Amino acid sequence: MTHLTRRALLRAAVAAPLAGLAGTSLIARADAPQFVFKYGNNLPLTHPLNVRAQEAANQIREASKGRMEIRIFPNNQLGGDTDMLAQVRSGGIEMFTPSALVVSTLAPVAAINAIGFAFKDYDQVWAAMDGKVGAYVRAAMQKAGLESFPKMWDNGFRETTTSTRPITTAADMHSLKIRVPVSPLSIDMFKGLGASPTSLQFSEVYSSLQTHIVDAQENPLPIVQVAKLYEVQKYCSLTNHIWDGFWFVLNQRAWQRLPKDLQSIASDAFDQAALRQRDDVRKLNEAAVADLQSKGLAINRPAPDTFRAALRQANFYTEWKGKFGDQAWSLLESYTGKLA
Ligand code: X2X
Repeated sequence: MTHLTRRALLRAAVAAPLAGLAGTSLIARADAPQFVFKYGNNLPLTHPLNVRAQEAANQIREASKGRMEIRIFPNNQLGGDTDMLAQVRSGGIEMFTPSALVVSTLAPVAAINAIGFAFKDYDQVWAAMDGKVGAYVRAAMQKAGLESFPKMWDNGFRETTTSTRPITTAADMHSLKIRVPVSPLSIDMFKGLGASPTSLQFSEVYSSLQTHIVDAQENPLPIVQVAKLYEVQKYCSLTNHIWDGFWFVLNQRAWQRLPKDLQSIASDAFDQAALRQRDDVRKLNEAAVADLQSKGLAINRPAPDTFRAALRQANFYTEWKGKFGDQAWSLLESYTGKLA
């Protein structure tokens, strides 16, 4: 964005008369940033994603000597996920951090990390996403018009909360009215488990649980904490059914207009912040069970086998292998072991 920012214009307008320049046209202040990137996301300010993104923004301002500014709009201020995804493609905003589940509405293969029960642990997750699976997904996003930074940010392993009953086996999913993100894979997976899933933007989750439009939702524990979902849920079942992360995506034209030195300053700052954010989420997860129990959630740890069996029986794995294609699927399996 090489233009006078609105704030710079306002500042110039205010400064002009004082400087004895009344009557001259508006002048940009020398310290106004040349490049302003608006970054929207769907999470509360307290989530590590926002804390570490702000650090990256500060680092970029300093390293670029004020030439580049990142303005963060957290908590769905600029709209829900589907809106922000449209805006980052059109250039209404320059950056967005959608979950891989949500990116898949544009680049279908982006949902591959969310295949049910694919990853055993974080070692497998980061090997795959910092390695060949991530590279494959980034190439697909680029074809769909989105640039991205190399490092994915952590959302976490998704767990299931309900207001009605704990989930102990797949049978407890039967007809459960559960909210899932706007993502075909989530819908298909929960249908395969026997539930009645509905896609809603994250911005709608709290109120739809509160008013019982849905009885359940599924998200990593740090999200249950920062979005205060424990206020409107009773049970939390550690199903660990999907590992989910956020891609830092950028408008292609805005990225290409950025001089090479600023590209590398921004990319380095966000990738370094990503590593710290992953560490934050790991620590939050370690303390989350005790914290959520103290806030009144009843927590249980179901074994994964009945869920896996239900998905196999529903042909979930073979169907999604077909959708993602043999090449992507074998890349995933090179990290996770055989899935289908
Ligand atoms: O919408 C969700 O559930 C969240 C916050 O995990 C995502 O962004 C996918």
